[in-house]
Amino acid sequence: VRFSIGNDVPGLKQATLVIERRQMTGNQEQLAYEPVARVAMTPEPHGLGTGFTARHRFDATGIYGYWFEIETDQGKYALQNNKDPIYWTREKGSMGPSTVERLPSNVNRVRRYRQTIHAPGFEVPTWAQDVVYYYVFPERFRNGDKANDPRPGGGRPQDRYQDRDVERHAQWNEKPFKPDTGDGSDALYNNDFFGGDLAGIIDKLDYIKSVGANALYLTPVFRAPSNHKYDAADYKNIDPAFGTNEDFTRLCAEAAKRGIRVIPDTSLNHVGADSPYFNRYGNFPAGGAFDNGRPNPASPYYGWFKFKPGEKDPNKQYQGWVGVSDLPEIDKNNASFRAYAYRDKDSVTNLWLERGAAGWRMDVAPWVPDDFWREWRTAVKTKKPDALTVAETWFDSSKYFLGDMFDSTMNYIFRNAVLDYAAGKSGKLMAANLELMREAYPPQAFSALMNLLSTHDQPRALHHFGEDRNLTEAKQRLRLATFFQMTYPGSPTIYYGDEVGLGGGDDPYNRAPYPWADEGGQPDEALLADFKRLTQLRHDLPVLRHGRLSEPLHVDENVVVLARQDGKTWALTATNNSTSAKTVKVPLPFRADQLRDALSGDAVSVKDGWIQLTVPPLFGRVLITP
Ligand code: ARE
Ligand code: CA
Repeated sequence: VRFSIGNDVPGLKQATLVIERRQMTGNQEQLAYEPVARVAMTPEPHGLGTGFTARHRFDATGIYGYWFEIETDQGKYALQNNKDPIYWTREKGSMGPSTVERLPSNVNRVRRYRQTIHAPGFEVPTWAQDVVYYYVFPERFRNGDKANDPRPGGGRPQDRYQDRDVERHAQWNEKPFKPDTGDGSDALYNNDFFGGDLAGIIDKLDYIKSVGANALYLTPVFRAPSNHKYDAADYKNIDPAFGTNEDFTRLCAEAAKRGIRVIPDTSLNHVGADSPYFNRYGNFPAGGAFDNGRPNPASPYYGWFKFKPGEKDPNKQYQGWVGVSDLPEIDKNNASFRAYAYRDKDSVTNLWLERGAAGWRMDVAPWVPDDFWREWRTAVKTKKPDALTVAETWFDSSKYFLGDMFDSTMNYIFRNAVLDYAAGKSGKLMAANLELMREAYPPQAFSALMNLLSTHDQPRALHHFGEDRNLTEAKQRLRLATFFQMTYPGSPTIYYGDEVGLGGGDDPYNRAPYPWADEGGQPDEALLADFKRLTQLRHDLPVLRHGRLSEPLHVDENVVVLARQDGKTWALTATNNSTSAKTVKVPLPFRADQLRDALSGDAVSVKDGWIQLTVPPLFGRVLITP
């Protein structure tokens, strides 16, 4: 590394490069730094001021932070990053030059530059760069087969939980899906069932393709009592209310015909309490680890869990994920579980890849030990070398991208930054957070991130934008966020229904049924047409998918202009989160006499290497080299 500081630093004595290795501990990924090296820097005077250089060879993969300690006769200073660390991504981050500040007494407050040293052979399937995901919560997408709907007394022991709800929603969309009125009449509960299934998804593959998606991410589809199915009762079979294993194979095959890959989801961290593995309620034949609320050492699954003998309350005899007793947590070090999960030939991991999955999304990644994921990745890549591995994380995921765990993650850092910006917060804040991410992640992972706006765990984007206050404006903000998503590196991800104006706050409202017109719903066709235009734009311009992103060309409160380069082609992408048009002047990082607006086709003139650019309110522009 090399840096220089102005000649005006009084009494400059010595500069030291301080390198630390970052430790990540705990589910919420608290950060701590461990000293690695202090390298005295060599002064190297030049015209601009005093320069220093130093060399350090990293000999182990890991996440490193570095900064410069500057000693003067006035005391010690830190030359540090211009952005805050991202582990709480929401509020932090500023853009500006690196700063020299007095060394804080608590050295943890220094803002480190980041260096991720990944394994030399870290490869991420390149197809991920070309992906636009359609993200489906299957119980709520489309009821393609009324015969498999969950029914009162419908044969499955777990249906006893569903009776009340199934009666209320005996027919798909029988009642409009409305926010809770407070009097109970229209309330929606998070254990409601609507009958969505794999047949419905297959029926709508042409639709999914028409939206511009070429990958389909499905939240869990394996047998489980709940509607979300993270409480697995049988990892190796499709839930009967969703269809059959053949339906899954057919879904993958039909999807493949349309150039769509299917990515399933499961939790290898916990199972359902009401499952043959655990059998807390005795709904399955004896043989579970906790038959009828009593630990059963004779069970083949006994070793999968840790029981606390002596506790009277069944809820306290085992550990539920974050205390949720419906989700008994697995001991991930148990060899029998690891065999079942990924070591056996017909392991859960292998089985679904064999049945047609193109990869996996893995639930609650931070709750599972790293060495589990390392072995798991090897199993996945052995079975299917171009399979994609996606972690579910909410914070900085650098440690998963060292080459031995995951290729990608659900990108909540992107979501938080872009939603806040599109809702009106500073463009500088968004740019700082995204730049930190770009700096931290290896490029191959950075361009394969699952860049989402809405998810089944958070209020929908439209809700975030104030659907209750001003629906028209909220939809325009959604167009802006989608524009940003479609022009940024990574895999844009559309949560089913966002494209037709589906709103909704926290669970269960963010999981409302898709409003199909033939079922009395009212999809917003104009919004849908704009989504299609934006996905098309991405597919039409390789530079938006493969182009390298450099530092932002222009960032202010409202306007962010980014540059992408793919060989000789450049694209400038500009967005404006203000309700009025904004004009900015931007220097071009390349030579061109003229640029073309990719949406309108209009020519934009270049003057002395600068362009003057007017960005429409709550939207954006893409300018490309001819
Ligand atoms: C349901 C209700 C909750 C209720 C809970 C307990 O929705 O409101 O508190 O029951 O009774 C699945 C279902 C959920 C269900 C949950 C438990 O989909 O509906 O909750 O099971 O029964 C954290 C984790 C993240 C996790 C979310 C839910 O970090 O990994 O919490 N997401 C995955 C899946 C979920 C799934 C599970 C895990 C469990 O995507 O769908 O839940 O398998 C902050 C924190 C995040 C936190 C996030 C959301 O921003 O920083 O760490 O995510 O809020 O709470
Ligand atoms: Ca059905």
